[in-house]
Amino acid sequence: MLTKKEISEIHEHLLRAQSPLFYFDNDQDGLCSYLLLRRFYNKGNGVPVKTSPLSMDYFRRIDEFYPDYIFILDQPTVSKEFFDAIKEKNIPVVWIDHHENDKSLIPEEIHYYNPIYSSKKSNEPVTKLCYEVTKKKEDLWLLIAGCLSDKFFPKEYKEFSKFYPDLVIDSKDPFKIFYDSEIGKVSRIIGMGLKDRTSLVMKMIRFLIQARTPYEVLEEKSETMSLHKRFNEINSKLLSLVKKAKEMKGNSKLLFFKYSGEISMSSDLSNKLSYELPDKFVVVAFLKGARVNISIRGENAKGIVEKAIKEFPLAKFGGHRDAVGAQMDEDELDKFKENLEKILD
Ligand SMILES: [Mn+2]
Repeated sequence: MLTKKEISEIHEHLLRAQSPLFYFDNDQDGLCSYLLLRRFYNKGNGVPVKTSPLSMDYFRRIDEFYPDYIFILDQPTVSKEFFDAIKEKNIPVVWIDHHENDKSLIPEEIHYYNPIYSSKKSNEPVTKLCYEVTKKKEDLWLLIAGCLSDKFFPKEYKEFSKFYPDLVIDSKDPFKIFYDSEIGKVSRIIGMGLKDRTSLVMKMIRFLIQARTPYEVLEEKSETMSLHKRFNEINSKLLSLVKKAKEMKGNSKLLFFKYSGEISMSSDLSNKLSYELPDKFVVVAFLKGARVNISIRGENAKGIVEKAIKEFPLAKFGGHRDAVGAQMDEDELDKFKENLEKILD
């Protein structure tokens, strides 16, 4: 958890900002973090960031919005060029994250908040950290939705259950709630919504900024029609890929599954597979072009991937202890699999 002092510093930054620009990670945790802050302080614009590091590709949004403050939410890495360019414009930056980072690379002028480095060392999703700042009861549903997909059970679930008994199940397992309850469905819907065309993503975000209850997301009406259509489409693709992956699961500890198609859904796929097959070490690779996006789930995934990936100098990886994302060249994939098998044996 962040300390009281850290929480109140973030609050002060948000009060001082007149027109903040929020760069948030393109998933539920990033989006719900933004929504909590945007709905509480009633100001600013949000930009979902689809690539890591957050780089100069996103710098033009600053000339578009003229922010007086920049907030970076749930984004694990930011390029040096990006920070240098902001420094030149003299805009203060507040970065709230929960990934392990090389702190020596963060410029000293950045206001950096991360529970991993806080005196109360922990690893809550950024949504939870933002909720500590706003503590707005009407937004409990966004807190829950943002935490579940990061496999985190927030203690506020109990309180939320009192308000919305029909949207919850009796469980403390975040993934069980994510897959089997209606509030979990809210989280899954907005996660899939982020994978849509930019104009529809923006439409969804505008809708979520003003939505009063989670029912508005679950109801099919004119504002949510495109969102539901997208969800049904991607969700059925996801389910058929899960089925396919489970058919080839075999006896080894490693479940190594490759797929291709229009949309990358590696993290959704690896999450669901690791939930349904908890004894497996799950690796999902999305084949598109020469570079492959890989999602890995399993006990100590980070340490294991670090070993298995060492020999590929251009390969990258990052994430959390049991959930890792990686990129490498397609022709390295077979060797990577072999390395993993050896380590897991
Ligand atoms: Mn994230």
